[in-house]
Amino acid sequence: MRRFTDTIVAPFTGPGPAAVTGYRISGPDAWLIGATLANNHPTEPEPMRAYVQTLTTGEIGVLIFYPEGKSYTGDQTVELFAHGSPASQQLLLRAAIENGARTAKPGEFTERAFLNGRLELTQAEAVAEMIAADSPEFFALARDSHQGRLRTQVSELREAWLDLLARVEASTDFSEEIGDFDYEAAAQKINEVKPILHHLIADADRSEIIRRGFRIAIVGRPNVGKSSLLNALIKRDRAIVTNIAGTTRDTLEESIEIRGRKAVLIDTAGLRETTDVVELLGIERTRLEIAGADLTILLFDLETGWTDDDQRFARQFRDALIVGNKIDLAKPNSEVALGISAAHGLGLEPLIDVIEQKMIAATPKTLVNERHSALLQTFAENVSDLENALTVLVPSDLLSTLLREGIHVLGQISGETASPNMIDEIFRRFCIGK
Ligand SMILES: Nc1nc2c(ncn2[C@@H]2O[C@H](COP(=O)(O)OP(=O)(O)OP(=O)(O)O)[C@@H](O)[C@H]2O)c(=O)[nH]1
Ligand SMILES: [Mg+2]
Repeated sequence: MRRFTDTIVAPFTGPGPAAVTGYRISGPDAWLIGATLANNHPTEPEPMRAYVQTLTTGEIGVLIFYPEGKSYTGDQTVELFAHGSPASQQLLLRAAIENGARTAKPGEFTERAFLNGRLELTQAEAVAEMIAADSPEFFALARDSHQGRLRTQVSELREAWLDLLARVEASTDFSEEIGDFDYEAAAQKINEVKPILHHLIADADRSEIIRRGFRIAIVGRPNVGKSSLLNALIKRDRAIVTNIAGTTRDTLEESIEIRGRKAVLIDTAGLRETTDVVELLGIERTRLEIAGADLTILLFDLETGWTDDDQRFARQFRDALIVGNKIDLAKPNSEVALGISAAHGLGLEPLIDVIEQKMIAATPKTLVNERHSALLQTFAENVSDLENALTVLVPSDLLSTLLREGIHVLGQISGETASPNMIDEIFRRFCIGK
C-alpha cells in the first residue's frame, strides 16, 4: 500500500551554521534522489547502514537508507548528514529538489507517519511537545504521551462505548435470545470508566502550567524583602532592592527551574494605602498577578513582626504560603513555620522544598492539550446525556445515537474520525523537518 507518490526533503536539524546538518528524504524515490547527492554510492544499499561518501559538494558526508516500513514516516527514507554551513545546506537542498524531491511542509514527515499508521494522532502531537519541552518534567510527560499514555486512556473510554453500543444493538436484534437491554448494567459500566475522563479533564489545566511555568507571586507589605527574595532565588541581582518602602513599582517576572520544573517568579509592588498614582497602578497589577498565580507567597517582616496589614492580606489571600523574612533580625521568641533571610540566603532550601511539593501537587499525570481538552468537554456532555437517558429508560435507538456521537468525539482525539482540516491544522504548527 503506497499512499504517497512524491518524495519530500528537509533538514531535520536546527538551522545552521552548525557542525552538522541532517537531511531527511522520504517517499518512493528517496534512495534514487539521495544517491544522486553522493559520488560512489551502492546501487543496492543495505538497510540502516551508514555509508561514508564524498558528496557532490566535495565534502564528506554520511548516507543511511531505511526501507519502507522501517523508517520514521513508514515510507522509504534516506538520512544524509553533511557539514552544517548555510552554503552546503543550500547546495544539497537545491540538488535534491533538482533531482525530483519537493520541500517538505512543516510537520509533513510526522503527518506521513500518522497517515501511514505509524503513530496515532495524540502520539504524533506529542512529537511536537517533545521538541518544545523546556524542562525535564515537560519532556518526560511529552515522552509518555508519545509512548501512548493518552492514547491508552482514550481507547479505554472508546472500548467502553463500543461495548455499550454492541449491547444495545444485540438487545434490539436478538431480544428474544438475550433479553432486554440492561439499563442498570450500562449505568454501572459508565461509572467504571468515568474517573478516567475526570482525571484527564483535571490534567488539562495542570498541563497548561507545565507549558507556561508554575507562576509564583511574591507579595506583602512594602520593604519586607520581596525583591530580595526574587534575587536570592534566581541567584542574581535582577530586581532593585533599597531600604525605601515602595521601591518596586511594576511587577517583574523571571523564569527559573526549580528541581527540574519550570517556574515563573513574580516580584510585585508592596501592598499599602497610598495616594501615589504610579504606586496605585503597581498595586493594582499585584492584585492581578495574585489572581493569575498558581502559588502566592505572602512575605512578612520578622523584624517588625506580624502586623494587622499582614493579617488582612492573609485573610484576603487564603491559599497563600506565609513566609517570614529577615530571620537574622527576628526577635528571639518569634514563631514562624517558614523563616528565611533573603539577604543572607538563610532558610531557602526548606522554602524551596515546600514550593517543590506545591509544584508536584499541580503536575498532571497525562499531558492534555487545548484540542484534547475541548473534545473531552464535549465527551463529558455526551456522558451526562447518556446517563440521563439511562435513568429515564429511553428507547434503544436513541441510546445508539448517543453512543455513536461519543465514539465519534473520542475518535477525533485519537485521529480515527479527525477531519482532513483538523489534521492539516495540527501538523502545520510543527517545525520544518519534523
Ligand atoms: N537584615 C535583613 N535585611 C533584609 C533582608 N531581606 C531584605 N532586606 C532589606 O530590606 C530592605 C527592603 O528590601 P526589598 O527587597 O527592596 O523589599 P521589597 O519588599 O521588595 O520592598 P518594596 O519593593 O518597596 O515593596 C532592603 O534594605 C533589603 O536589603 C534580610 O533577610 N535581612
Ligand atoms: Mg521590591
